[in-house]
Amino acid sequence: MTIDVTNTAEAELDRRLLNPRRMTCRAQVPTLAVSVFALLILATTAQAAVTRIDHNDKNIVYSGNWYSNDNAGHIGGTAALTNTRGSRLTLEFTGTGITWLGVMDAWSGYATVYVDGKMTLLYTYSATARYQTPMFSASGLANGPHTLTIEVMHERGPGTDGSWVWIDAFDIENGGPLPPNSIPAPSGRVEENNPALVYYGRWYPNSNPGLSGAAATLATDTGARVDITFNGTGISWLAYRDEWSGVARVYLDGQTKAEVDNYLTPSRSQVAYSINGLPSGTHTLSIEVTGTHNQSSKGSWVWLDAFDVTQ
Ligand SMILES: [Ca+2]
Repeated sequence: MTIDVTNTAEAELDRRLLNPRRMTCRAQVPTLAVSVFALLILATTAQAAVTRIDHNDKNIVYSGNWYSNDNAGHIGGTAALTNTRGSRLTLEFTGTGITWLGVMDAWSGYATVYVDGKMTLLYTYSATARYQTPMFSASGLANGPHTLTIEVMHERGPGTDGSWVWIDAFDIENGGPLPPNSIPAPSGRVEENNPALVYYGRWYPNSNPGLSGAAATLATDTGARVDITFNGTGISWLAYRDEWSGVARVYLDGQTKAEVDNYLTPSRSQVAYSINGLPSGTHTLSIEVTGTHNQSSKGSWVWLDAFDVTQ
């Protein structure tokens, strides 16, 4: 497998986008022509009730840089696309299966798909353009809540002239979409790629043997945020902290709890924030990047390595 990570994003963008409208985060998605068309179709073969949601359904959380493309070939006439590494979407849903519909063409690249944390690496290239194509399907899931996450890698495979990934719509079997943060994390160690986490803004993946699970995410844009909904009485946030780290604001159930300065030298992974003694039940902890740092720091990066949830 040859992976070409040369960044020709701007040139590709000029060539590809008829109508570029930047969808940098979920907050901007609803300002697009949102048409939540949920079709209930009775599939004749599997007898599964299929609910179709468009790519701009309000329950889908996009993070990173996404663009909107208008084309009569798309379901509903529009689709979302990105080639930015670390861009992702999260869709929580209930049901027994899900199909991602998109475009496969000669400029398409790799995507990583997670269903309830189980990873599939997907190459979306096709020599000829195919619209409204089933890109990925999961079926036979236990009837109940699930999470689909798609992460874009900015990686090319054989034959392609780009690394784009397209989102047109989703078909959900025997269920429908859930609002974000509907599915709480269990107690114990929760890694940064756990399906219970919902990211907003641009977060970048990082791999290092010294990290919990050998991987983490990090962000520097003001307002970038990650939410974890959990079932328990306490939670700790593990962060990598170094000479380029900045200040994060921590919220619990929507209320500001702390501002955490992550600058540290020498660098290491450690608990950045911890809270205990909460009423048992479901809570949401949010970490927000402030874009600020102390005078010694050379950057404003905030890392998420993992969480520890206490029952
Ligand atoms: Ca980790």
